[in-house]
Amino acid sequence: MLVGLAGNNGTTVATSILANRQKIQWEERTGTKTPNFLGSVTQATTIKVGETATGEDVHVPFSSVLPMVDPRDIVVSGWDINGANLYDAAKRAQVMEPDLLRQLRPELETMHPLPGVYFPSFIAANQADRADNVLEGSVQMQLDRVRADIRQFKADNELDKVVVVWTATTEKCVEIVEGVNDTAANLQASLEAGTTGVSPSTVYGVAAVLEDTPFMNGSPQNAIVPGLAELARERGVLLGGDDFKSGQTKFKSCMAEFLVSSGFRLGSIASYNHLGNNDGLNLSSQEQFRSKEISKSGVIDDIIAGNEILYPPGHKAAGPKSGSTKAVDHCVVIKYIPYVGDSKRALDEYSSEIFMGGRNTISVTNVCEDSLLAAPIIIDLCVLSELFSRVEVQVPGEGDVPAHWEPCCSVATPLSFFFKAPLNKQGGRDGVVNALFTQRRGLENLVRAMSGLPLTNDIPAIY
Ligand code: NAI
Ligand code: DG6
Repeated sequence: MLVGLAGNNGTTVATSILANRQKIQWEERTGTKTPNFLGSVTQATTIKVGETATGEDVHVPFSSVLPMVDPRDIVVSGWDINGANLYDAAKRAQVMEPDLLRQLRPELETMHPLPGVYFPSFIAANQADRADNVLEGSVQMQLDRVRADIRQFKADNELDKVVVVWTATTEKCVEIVEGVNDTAANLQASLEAGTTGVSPSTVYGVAAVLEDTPFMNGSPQNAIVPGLAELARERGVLLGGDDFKSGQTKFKSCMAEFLVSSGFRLGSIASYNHLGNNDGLNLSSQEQFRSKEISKSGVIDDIIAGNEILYPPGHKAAGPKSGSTKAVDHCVVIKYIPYVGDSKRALDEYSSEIFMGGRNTISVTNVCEDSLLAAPIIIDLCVLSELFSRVEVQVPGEGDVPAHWEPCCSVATPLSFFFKAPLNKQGGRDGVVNALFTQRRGLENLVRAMSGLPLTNDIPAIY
């Protein structure tokens, strides 16, 4: 169930799953296209499982190593504060090709988002016109309604598992306030009292957890407040977040890893992008931009922290008197340019210090449909959160407590690959791994360990 079903990501996920399930082909100027899952780790990547007798590598699909859901079997529903049916919403998004939408039209027209939780002050004022499908009543009543929606959807479709993914409009971040959202009990009391400091994204998160349903936060705001993390821990429910890592940030973490692991002192990243979809419109408002600025800025922290030769404690990018406040001068800019629609432009400049005082500057431009990068990530998060919510870990006994089985992780650190600002085990943002290939290896090794395969070993052949 997607929160933000009628948005660009929501409609892209819904239409792509239908197209893949029904094997629908469509015409474009360049020829006939067939549906696929490119950009999905579970559906389009492989794992090396060994070697043949003659030393050739053997790779198998990632999805074949453990029993995982086939995305073609996923039933999509969800909420949106905008009531457009999914055909009109997908046309508005201008992401999927008209010939594909024409073929899916009869089905998409029957799909209507459920009314959403709308507290206007959390998203940009420019979103108000969209809000024509909203829940009424107290916060507690809205929470109960979202919980009932989850139960109803599960029963109507005879589903084994529901996963809730927030892919709705970016909200402003909330303050963590003692007595309001700091503990599970306080958070639930605040919801009952209708306290204003709780965001809609947290309401959906609480509803999901109370229905024992994994909740993934695809936007940058701190939906997973400490009270929600505690509630999920108590109930053994999986959480994941924050903010899908789709294009520019994925590349940035690879580039930073490349430079620092080569021994170059990365000194600045000037990171600019513009886009013209509704996400861009919302982010043109300062408070919502600030949420995104924070999640986009932290992605090199662990790479820098791991090399005290290049970055000794207290190191500032351009020296102590320069005005640099950080080890790397890192600036993130987002501009709204309606003309380019969902086709996001990202321009980055990376400047580093190399051998004997030299400078190395690399500029990168990326143009891509934003939602076509995000949708396969959402599909992976559904597949993998369903998988991890079935995994238990045996905890050794200690003192009076006997050995017992526990859910494998209540905050899904193995899913860090998919998030710009991954959460640690407690639901905070400290001490996390951002480096993309380290995250990928971590996920793969966990899957290998669970299936009894040896962990990856890249030691070169030396004899
Ligand atoms: P969008 O603006 O097209 O869709 C968001 C949808 O959420 C809208 O239809 C809106 O009506 C709905 N909505 C807003 N508040 C809601 C609420 N409280 N309950 C239910 N529905 C609500 O945006 P898009 O492009 O689909 O992106 C969605 C989110 O994903 C944004 O927060 C964006 O920052 C985030 N994201 C997108 C990435 C991408 O590559 N497309 C990557 C990383 C994050
Ligand atoms: C502009 O930055 C809009 C954002 O929603 C991004 O497009 C989105 O977060 C994807 O960002 P990235 O850095 O992973 O490509």
